[in-house]
Amino acid sequence: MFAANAGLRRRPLLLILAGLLLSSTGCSNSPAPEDATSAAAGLGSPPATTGDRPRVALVMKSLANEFFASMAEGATAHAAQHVGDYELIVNGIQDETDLAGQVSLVEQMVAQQVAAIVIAPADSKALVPVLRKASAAGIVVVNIDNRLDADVLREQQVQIPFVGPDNRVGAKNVGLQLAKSLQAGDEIAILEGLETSFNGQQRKLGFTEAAAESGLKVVASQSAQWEMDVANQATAALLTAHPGLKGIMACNDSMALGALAAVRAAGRTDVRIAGFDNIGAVRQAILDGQILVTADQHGDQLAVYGIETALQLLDGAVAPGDGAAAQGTVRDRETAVDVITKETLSR
Ligand code: ALL
Repeated sequence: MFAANAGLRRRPLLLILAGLLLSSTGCSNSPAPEDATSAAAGLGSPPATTGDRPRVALVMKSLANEFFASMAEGATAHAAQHVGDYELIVNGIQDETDLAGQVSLVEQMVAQQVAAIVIAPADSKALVPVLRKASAAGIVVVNIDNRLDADVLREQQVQIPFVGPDNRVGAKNVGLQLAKSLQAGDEIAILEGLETSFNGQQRKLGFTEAAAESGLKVVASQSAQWEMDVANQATAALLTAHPGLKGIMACNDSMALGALAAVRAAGRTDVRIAGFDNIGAVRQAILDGQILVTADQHGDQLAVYGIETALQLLDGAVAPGDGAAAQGTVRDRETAVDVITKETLSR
């Protein structure tokens, strides 16, 4: 099915989610799933439009992460409601570090001659060259979730609008909330995302600022690659190395869950944990008093906003802008990020 990646251990996953997801929307007059989305594999090289509908490819990161499953769900529901306007193709990779897999997915979408690619890049620099190729092929490209590196975009002379939240502010607010349950001087550790992702770097900065403002001591800050099992092992080691540890700020919820499992296995009840994403399992852990706080970055709407931007660009009335955009260009779009605690969940 994926000739280009046949030799890879981790193969990209191309989903036909529509049937599953549409049935969960409970919308009785939803169109047949295949009207709303389609998988690209095996289609040969169809035109950028189906009839007069443009084909929009959503390229996500790890579909093993509930954050992206809910992003796919939101996009699929939107496509079902706008079935006359565009056709959605849903793609993702199997784990957070499969950069080659994501590059290959973009190449497949270029070969399929889709009209637009809406992408949450797994790496802020490594995806730029292939997206430049897509753009040069006349495909509209919109960057969501994790911002592409501004310098690399400038060097490669490509303009790609960004749709997503301010991760630094979001993380700082989460960190300040965690700090309220700790004392000045308490030791905390930060679990970072992939070091090459801009949003991971921004969250780390936000957490660091919150710790500094609250007088917390950051005794360790290390990458757990966005992954639950890596975070689990890292936390177990941190608890041994720093027996006085009182808090863990994790740059996403998968890592917060991995940290929670390690904290429980160590029999520690005095370590407060913060995450970022507001996935279902973490909402439950917050309600149960096991995780203290997370950030809701409205993952289910992020792709929808990106798709809306792509459709605007396809309309031709506007051109891609660079944030300081002139009239008639698409500006970057900052989306909401909210602090989620037991109190906000109980409202
Ligand atoms: C970020 C997303 C989510 C996700 C993480 C790992 O780009 O915003 O926080 O959990 O990647 O895929």
